[in-house]
Amino acid sequence: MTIERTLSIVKPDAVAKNVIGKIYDRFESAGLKVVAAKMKQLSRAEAEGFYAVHAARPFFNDLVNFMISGPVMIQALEGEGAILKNRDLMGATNPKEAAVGTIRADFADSIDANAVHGSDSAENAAIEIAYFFASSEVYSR
Ligand code: RTP
Ligand code: MG
Repeated sequence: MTIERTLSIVKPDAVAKNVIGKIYDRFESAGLKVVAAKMKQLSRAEAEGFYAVHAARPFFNDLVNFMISGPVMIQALEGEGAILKNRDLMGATNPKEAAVGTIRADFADSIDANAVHGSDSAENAAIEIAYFFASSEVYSR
């Protein structure tokens, strides 16, 4: 395994539920380190740009409206196999299908309000980290 970085977002539903710390505990307990972090209210343009790959999908408007419905907590996570490890911790996109003990099974309410985002590939992780953080804001450790 190699040390990777991935982009994680605690979405507005989980921020509103006051479970940022509980979600961070999942990352840290699994050996992932928070190497960059910021809370941010995304603009519509920022959310549309972030999810541009989904622009043609029928759920795009709902997704963007949800992502700007309140502040999000954005972090870069670093560790062995961080991209897949974070996806495993998150669980399936639809919380009804998410495995027991995953973040989405425990904290998500619906396929829209599904608590967390995580990069799905090394290529997208690099793009997504650069979307929100200057390299000087990422503290590899
Ligand atoms: P994310 O990008 O947020 O980490 O989620 P994901 O990889 O598990 O799912 P993805 O396919 O990338 O979809 C992005 C977000 O769009 C919403 N979605 N809705 N109604 C639907 O069929 C549907 N499919 C996806 C979800 O909120 C998902 O997190
Ligand atoms: Mg995705």
